Amino acid sequence: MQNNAIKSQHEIEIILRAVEVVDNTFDELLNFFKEGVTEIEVAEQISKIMKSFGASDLAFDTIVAFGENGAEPHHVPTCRKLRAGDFVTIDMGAKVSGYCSDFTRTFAFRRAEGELKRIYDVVRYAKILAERELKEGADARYIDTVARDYIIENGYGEFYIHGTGHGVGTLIHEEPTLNQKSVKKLENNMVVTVEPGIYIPSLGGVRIEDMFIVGKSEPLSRHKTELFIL
Ligand SMILES: [Mn+2]
Repeated sequence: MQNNAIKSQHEIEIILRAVEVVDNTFDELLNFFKEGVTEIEVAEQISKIMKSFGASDLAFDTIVAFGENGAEPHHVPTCRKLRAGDFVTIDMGAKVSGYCSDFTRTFAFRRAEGELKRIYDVVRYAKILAERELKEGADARYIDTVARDYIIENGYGEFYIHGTGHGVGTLIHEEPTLNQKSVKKLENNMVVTVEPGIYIPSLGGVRIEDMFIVGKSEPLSRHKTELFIL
């Protein structure tokens, strides 16, 4: 049976718990980063922390990407060791009482320099522009257009290689899909992600993702999106 895109108050409360698990996990995870730690070790640590905060499972396989590996949006963690100057992308989700959360942050380890710093600002602002349009009656496709046009204007259009967001519920990817193929309109109490990204082969990438309830302006996560250096 197709899941309902519009969530009940009860469903929203559970989803908020799944978001809180990931928020708490991210806080604790930041203590784990040190030079030489591998992507696989970080991913394993995420699983442990998430479960300690009450997740029954991961919502999907965690993505941990260091440096050049950030150029793959769906990177599978490897033995790549963390080095100073790497940008780090973490994309993770918790499952709580059958509902999912989905959260991505990119940050810099020890120092932030070069083109990825500029790319970060482009992605962050594309996300802000898109999330402002999450209103009842908006075309789901338009949310993608807003983010995509801004990234194109800044010269990175060919490096934005996925849609801007998707619904989240008992499945990690549900309706409505926020991409150029979508024909849905947004309605209040749909729960969606906004997650633009830019991916430059052999350099790396930036993705920033938050979940939103259509009709509410604040993201569900309490973590800010300004670039930080760990
Ligand atoms: Mn997502």
